[in-house]
Amino acid sequence: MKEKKLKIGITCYPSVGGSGAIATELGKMLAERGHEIHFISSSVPFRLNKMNPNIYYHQVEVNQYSVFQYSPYDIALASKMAEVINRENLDLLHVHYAIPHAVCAILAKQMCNKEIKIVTTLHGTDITVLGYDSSLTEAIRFGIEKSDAVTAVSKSLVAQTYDVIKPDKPIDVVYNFIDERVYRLTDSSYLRKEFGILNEEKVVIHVSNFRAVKRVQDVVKSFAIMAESVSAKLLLVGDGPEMNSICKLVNQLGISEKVIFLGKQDNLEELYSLSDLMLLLSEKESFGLVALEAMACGVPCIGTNVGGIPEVINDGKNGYLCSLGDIETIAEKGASLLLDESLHQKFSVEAVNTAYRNFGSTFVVSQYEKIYYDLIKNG
Ligand code: GMT
Repeated sequence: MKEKKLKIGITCYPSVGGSGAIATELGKMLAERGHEIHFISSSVPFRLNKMNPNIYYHQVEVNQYSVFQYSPYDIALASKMAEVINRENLDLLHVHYAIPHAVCAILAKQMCNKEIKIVTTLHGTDITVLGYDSSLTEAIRFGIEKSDAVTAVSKSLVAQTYDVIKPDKPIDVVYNFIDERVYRLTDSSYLRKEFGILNEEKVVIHVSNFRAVKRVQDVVKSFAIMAESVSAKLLLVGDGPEMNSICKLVNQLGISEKVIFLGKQDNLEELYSLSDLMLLLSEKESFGLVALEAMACGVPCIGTNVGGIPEVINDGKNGYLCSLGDIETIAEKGASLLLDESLHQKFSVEAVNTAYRNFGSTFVVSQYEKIYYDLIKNG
């Protein structure tokens, strides 16, 4: 029997970030499968760039009344969720990030008194950073336990959630995924000239929100060592609180000629397609979506052996895993990979295989669909 198409509300942080990217890609793919998708967020999610008649967007407006010391975003979100549940007759809400989204969804359910199902996906920092803040632990546990289903983006994140939050609730692993139509090797060689990258130069890339947890200084330091033996340029993509100190470090190390700061960028597949190596050297990373997207474009990655990164990078097969802060080893492995054409080609092919085989969109989106239908069937 054909399953009925669902009406699904999706809430995420809409600005640049892996959780917002995955929530939006998921919504787009579900819409292509015929489901009706209602994004409920404070602004249009940044990857919602394609028109689809099954996708709707509902903006959360936060009242700035002067009596409020803090604007009541959470209440406004719950209220908007309740309004959309009632008006659009939603079957379920899928919220990304426990705080405050799961808690808001539970509140919205109570406000509209409907048997709507709530699915919460944990992405990482909601547990690995906020989970350690005792002012939020109870709220995170409440959001998890009162959701109808909870997923996390890696086995490591599931383990950490039980360790830190200790919820009495099963948590399923549903890995992040790639849109194979976008993340593939494309011809972006024209960019080399525009960026002033010489033909013989290798390209190393790092993409992040430049928060301290990303350890961008380790990226720059290991690149500087690598660049002593390999002719290469470093593309730094993204922006954030560490940017100033990173610019200073690049100058101090005397490598400003070799480093290209690109700021926030769309169409990352074009930048990956001209890259030879990605560095993701974070101290916390529940998954590492940027590594996966780069791998899908044929870029081997060196990552730190932390969080969910080892679930994406297979050491010695499609990239390397190194200890946090071990810039000497990172530089040595990076340089040897960049200098060995045939090893690089082998890693590159394996990176694409891993991305497509283990993190393909069809499989992952079907996993989410199954969770939705199981909940709805079980009333
Ligand atoms: O990494 C960030 O700072 C952004 C953060 C987010 O909430 O968007 O990313 C988290 O979710 C991504 C999507 O699931 C994961 O790929 C990232 O590994 C995870 N970040 C951390 O765990 C630090």
